[in-house]
Amino acid sequence: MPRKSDTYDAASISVLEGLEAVRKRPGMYIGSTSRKGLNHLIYEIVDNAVDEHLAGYCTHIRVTLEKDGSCTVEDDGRGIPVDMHEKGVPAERLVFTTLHAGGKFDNSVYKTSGGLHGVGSSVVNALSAYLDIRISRDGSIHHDRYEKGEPVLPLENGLLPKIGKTKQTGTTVNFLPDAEIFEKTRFSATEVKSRLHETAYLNPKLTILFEDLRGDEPQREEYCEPEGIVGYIRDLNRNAQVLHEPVLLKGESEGIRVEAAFQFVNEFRENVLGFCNNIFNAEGGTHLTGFKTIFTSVMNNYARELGVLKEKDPNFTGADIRTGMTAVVSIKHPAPRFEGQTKTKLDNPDASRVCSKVIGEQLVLFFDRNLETLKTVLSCAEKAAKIRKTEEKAKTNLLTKQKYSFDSNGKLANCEKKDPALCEIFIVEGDSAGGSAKTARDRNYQAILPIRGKILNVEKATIDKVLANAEIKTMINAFGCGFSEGYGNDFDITKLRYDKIVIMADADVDGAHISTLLLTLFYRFMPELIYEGHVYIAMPPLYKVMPKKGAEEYLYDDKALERYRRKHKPGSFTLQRYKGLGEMDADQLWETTLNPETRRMKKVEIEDARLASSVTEVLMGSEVPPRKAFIYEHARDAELDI
Ligand code: 2B7
Repeated sequence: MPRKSDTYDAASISVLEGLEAVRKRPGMYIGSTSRKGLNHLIYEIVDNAVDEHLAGYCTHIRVTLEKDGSCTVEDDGRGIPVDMHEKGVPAERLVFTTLHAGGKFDNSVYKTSGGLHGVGSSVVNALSAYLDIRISRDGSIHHDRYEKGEPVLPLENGLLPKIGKTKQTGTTVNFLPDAEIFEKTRFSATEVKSRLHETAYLNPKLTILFEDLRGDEPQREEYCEPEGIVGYIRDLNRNAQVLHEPVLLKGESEGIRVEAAFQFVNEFRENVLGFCNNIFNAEGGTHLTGFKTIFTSVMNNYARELGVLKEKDPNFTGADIRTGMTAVVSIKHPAPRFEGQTKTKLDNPDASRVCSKVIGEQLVLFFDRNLETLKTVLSCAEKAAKIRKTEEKAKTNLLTKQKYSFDSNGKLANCEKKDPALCEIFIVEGDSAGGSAKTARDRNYQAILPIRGKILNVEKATIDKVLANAEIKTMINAFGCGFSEGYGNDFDITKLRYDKIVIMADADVDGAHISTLLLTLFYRFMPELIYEGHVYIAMPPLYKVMPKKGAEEYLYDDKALERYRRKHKPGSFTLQRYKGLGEMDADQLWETTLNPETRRMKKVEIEDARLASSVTEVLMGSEVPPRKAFIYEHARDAELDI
C-alpha cells in the first residue's frame, strides 16, 4: 500500500495492517456489508458521541445524510483529544486507526460503553472511501482526513493542522462508505431514524437531530424523550389498546443499574426488549431471564393471594402472564459479556440475579399500592391461560380427527417437478387472476394457488377459527410443513414443498390488505418461512408505455412514470394503466410477475421488533432484482415498507 504521509513509523504500519483486516473481513466487524451493515457505520460513530454524553459532556448530536451520499455526525462534547500521544501520533489518529483505541482512553465511563468499545471509529474509517474529521477544542478547529483508513494530511510538528478558531468544543465526522466494500451505499432513512429515536429514549437528557438532505425536500426530525423508556413503551404501544399507564421500575445492586418499564395491551402477543449499556440485545439474555422469572413468580403469588388461582389450580405459565405485555429492560453493567450467534445475547449471570432482585422488590412495592393495575394484569393472564387450554384442545382434535390431504379442495394447480429447491408457489388473489396465472406459468416448477376474498385476520382470531378457514387450510396443506403457534410446534420447515412462496395481489389497497393478512398468517403460524427467506411479494407494474418508436416498457410506480414523462414528449407514446392483475393477459403476466428473468418481487424480511407496534409493522420488504441486467437500470433503491 503506498504511503501518503511521511510521518509513519513501525507502530503505524501495524495499524494499517489492522485496518486492512477490517477491509478484508468487514462482516466480522459490522455484521454484514448489506444495507444493515451500511447503516451500522452511522451507529458506530453515533455511539461514540453517546458515550461522550454519558460521560456528562455532550447534550446534542446531529446526524446528517448528505446529498453526496456521505453522512455527517456532529456532537458538542469535549472534542476527541488531539494532543501528541504515542511516537508522534496525535491521540485522534489513534482513535481512528487502531482497533483497540478504547484502552488508551480508559476511564470509568468508557468502560461501561457497550458495542465495540471505541473500536467503532477505526472500523468505520477503514470501510470509508474518505473520512473527514473536525475537532473543536482548546480554541481551535483541528482537521484530519483519511482515505480508506489511511491518513492523507501531513502533520505539523506531529500535530493536526488547524483550520480556524472557535470558542466551542465538539467533534464532527463526515464519512462516505466505500462502494468497493458495500453492496448498497444508500443509507436507509427509515432505519436510521428509528435507531436514533431509540437512542433518544434510552438517553432522556440527550437531543438528537436528524437531517436527510438527499431528496428534493430536506427532511428534519428532532428526537428528545425526557420520559425515557416509559416514552418508548408508549411509542411501542401507540397503535394498541392499552390497559393501564406504563409502569417504571428502577434500582441498583452490585454496581448494576436496572430500569424496566411495562404496559399491557389488549392483544395476544408479548414484546419484551432488552438493552445493556444502551445496546439492543436482539437475542435477549440474562437480564430478560431475570425479569421474566421474577415477574412470573410475583404474579403467581398475587394470583393465589387474591384467589384468582385456587389451591388446586396449576400456576400460570410465564407466557400466560406476559400475554399482552410490552416491556423494556435496560441495564447499565460495568463489564458486559455477550454470546450467541450474533453476539447480542447478554451473558452475565449477575445481571439475572440483580434484575430479579431489583425488579421483584419494585414490582411488589408498585402492585401493593396499585391494586387496579394488578387486577388488570392478572385478568390478562387468566384470559391467556383459558385460551391456551382451549387451543391445546382444539389443536389435538383437529390434528387427530382430520388428516390433511394435499389439495383437499382442488384449487391448487401444482407444478410437475417435485424437488422443493426448484419449485415456486404463487398465491393469487381472485379466481380470474388465478386463471390467467395458471395459463401463464411454467407448469414445470410453478404452482398456482388462487384464494378468494378476504382471508381471516389471524392477528385477532383464535387458532381453532384459523384452522377452520378453508383458504388457510388449503395453504397449510400446500406448503406441506404444518404450522406452529405459541404453545407447541408442529412446524417442520424441511417438509416445505416450495423454495419460494410468492404473494401475488393487486397493487391497490385491497391487494395490500390481502398481502398483510397473508404475512400476518405466516408470521404467526409459520414464522420460519419468513426467517429463512422463503416468502416474497410480487410487484406487478402499474403502467405499460408503448412508444411510437422503440420498445415497450413496464413502469412499476408513479415515480417511474414521472421520469418517463420527463424523458419522452407527450404524444410520442401511449400509456396503459393496470388496475389489477386480472387485466393482464397471460404473456404480460408471465413477463412481469412470473418469469424469473424479468419479474420483480420483494423478499419479505423481519426487522427486529423494536419500534414496531404490531406484527405486520415488523415485516419489511427488500427488493429482489430480476436476473436480467436491463431492468436494473430502472430498479429503485427502494425502502419499501409494507
Ligand atoms: C475511546 C474513544 C473512542 N473520545 C474522547 C473524548 C471525547 C470524545 C471522544 C467523541 C462521533 C462523531 C461526532 C475524553 C473515545 C474518544 O476521548 S469520541 N468525543 N465524540 C465522537 O466520537 N463523536 C475525551 C477525555 C477528555 N476529552 C475528550
